[in-house]
Amino acid sequence: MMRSTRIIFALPRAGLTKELAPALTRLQSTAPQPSEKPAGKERKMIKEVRPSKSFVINMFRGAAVTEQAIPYPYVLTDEQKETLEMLVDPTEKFFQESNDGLKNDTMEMIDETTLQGLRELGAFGLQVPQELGGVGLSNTQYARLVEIVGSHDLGIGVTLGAHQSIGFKGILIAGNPEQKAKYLPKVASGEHIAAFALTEPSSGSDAGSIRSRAVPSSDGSHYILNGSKIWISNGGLAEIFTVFAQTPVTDPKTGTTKDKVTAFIVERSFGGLSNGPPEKKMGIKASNTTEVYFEDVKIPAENVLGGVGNGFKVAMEILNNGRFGMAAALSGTMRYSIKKAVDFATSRTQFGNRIDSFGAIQEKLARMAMLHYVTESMAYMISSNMDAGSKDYHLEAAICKCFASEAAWTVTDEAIQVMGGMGFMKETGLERVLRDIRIFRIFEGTNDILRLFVALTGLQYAGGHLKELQQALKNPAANMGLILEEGTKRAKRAIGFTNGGTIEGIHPNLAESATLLGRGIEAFGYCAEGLLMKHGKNIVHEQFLLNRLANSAFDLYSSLVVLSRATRSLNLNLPSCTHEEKIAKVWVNEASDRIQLNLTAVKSSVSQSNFTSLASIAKDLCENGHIVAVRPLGF
Ligand code: MYA
Repeated sequence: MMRSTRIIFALPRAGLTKELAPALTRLQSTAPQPSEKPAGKERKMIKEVRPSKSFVINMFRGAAVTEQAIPYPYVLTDEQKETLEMLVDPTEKFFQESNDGLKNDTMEMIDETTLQGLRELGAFGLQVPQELGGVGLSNTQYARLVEIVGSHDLGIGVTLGAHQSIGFKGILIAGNPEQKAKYLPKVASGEHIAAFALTEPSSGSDAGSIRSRAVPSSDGSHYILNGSKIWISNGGLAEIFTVFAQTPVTDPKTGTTKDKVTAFIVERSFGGLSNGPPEKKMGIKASNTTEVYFEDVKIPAENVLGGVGNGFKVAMEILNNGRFGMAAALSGTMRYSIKKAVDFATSRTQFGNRIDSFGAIQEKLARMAMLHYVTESMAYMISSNMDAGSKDYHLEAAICKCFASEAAWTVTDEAIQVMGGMGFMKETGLERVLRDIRIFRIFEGTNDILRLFVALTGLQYAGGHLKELQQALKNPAANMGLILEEGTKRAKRAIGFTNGGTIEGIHPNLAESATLLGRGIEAFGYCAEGLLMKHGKNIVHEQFLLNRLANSAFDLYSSLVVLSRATRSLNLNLPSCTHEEKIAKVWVNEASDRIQLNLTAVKSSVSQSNFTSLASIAKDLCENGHIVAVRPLGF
């Protein structure tokens, strides 16, 4: 479990507006229970608030910062577009003609011919610079190719993703020039396969609690690594591993030594590294997943990646950096599932009519199209933001990973439902996809953990702004702008008047939706502030509330993304613009209803009482070890 007490909201006391003062006192006075003291490092509370361009993080203080989202970003140069167009056809052709996803799934492996075909396509080094032997693609170009992989074979997708999206991504983003020159050419060509080794038997979501340990030699020339990892994708195939281990780190100021996570580049050839047999899994069977063991592995000191003690951050950055790829792959998967459902619905006749004429089927197809549209729009918005050099995309990337994995599940499940008995048959090709997709809600950060990550990071930012306001009030003359802005906001709220906060830059056809979104952001900001005031730092324990806050954040971000994309299509008069306009309107209307429900639940005493009961029902089960209710028959 996440050691949530690391995130503490400790704001200093001081007089503020009438509204804020009691809240700040509460924030200050709510001391953590002794038993809740974190075992390890404590996340520093309110950091100086670095201005962020992230739409999502700013929403938590009720602000609509749309710079990264409107206009919908398009970052490909003509040359990049041309290169991409040249790559799309052969990739599609390879998957249609040379790869057999069903065979890979049945064999539970990818055969050497297929691997060689992928090497020849350049598929192992899509984002490695050309001078180091890769294809040198941008994130956006990568996303488009990964879509193709996702629409054909997620087993291969995970093999390629574990290799380049996380396996050697650390070398790409945190490696020094020597490490890049040494390792990237061979991983880019696919001669060496890479893997990312973080998870351990006792450390899943709580990534900071890993126990593998690397101890430096007395002369500092190398480290000796011992420990083990589980569920490592490519664990049995890889030659190069990015491994995370505890290392002793001495604080130069205090002289005390503490264990901190460090990332290492580990070669199988160092010796002492071995792996278990391939795991038997529910899906993505073609990908290789094993345990990996380290027994006195001697790692040269120059193979520390990103600096001693910085491994946790390196791991998070790698994961943040790769998450859009999952959304891109899964939008490809959704395209595949939707095509199957549409083909069936338009050719199947029942009760004398084609089944696509029935409302029940129409609603399913329309909802599938909407989920796909949102996912695809998010994936390309984030890849474009990253390509434009953004550093503020982490929450957006977490949302898109969760959204995509849940959307792909619903879409494929509904495609099977549209097809009825035919959808259930293996030969139709959806049962493998459903099995393959299930893991996407679990790996690369479970959706549950990522929801908490989004909510808590956003609240921490909002808390930081409250503190800034408090500081500003100590010297009002020098901070008049900030004080007036906040004062006006609060005064309007006090008399129940808001400006409706519409979002600028949205096409006039979507003006009502933009207003709904603006109001939603405002309500969300108030709700976040209310939670901080009510719960202070103890908000970290309120997961029922945090989940609802995160779900509202998902709805707000998805609304922004579709409004922006549909606006672009309308402005360019693209052939699909009217279709997209319909999707955007329905999406925002329904998202707005869900936001209201979720934000109301956060504040309502009835919901609070339900949450208490739900927690108690779960406790009953766990104490009883099973179902508690006596069977209707009594035995
Ligand atoms: S690999 C295994 C994946 N495992 C995980 O994702 C682990 C999930 N856990 C976590 O992410 C963290 O432990 C959490 C933090 C979030 C729970 N970005 O005290 P803290 C900073 C930047 O809150 P914790 C797999 O599945 C934070 O601000 N920074 O930490 C492969 C703080 O900084 P400071 C972050 O309570 C599957 C510090 O860290 C982030 O321990 C194969 C400590 O924070 C962040 N995200 O919990 C996939 N989080 O100290 C194949 C925290 O400065 C790919 N921080 O305040 C398939 C792809 C398919 C497509 C490709 C086809 C080609």
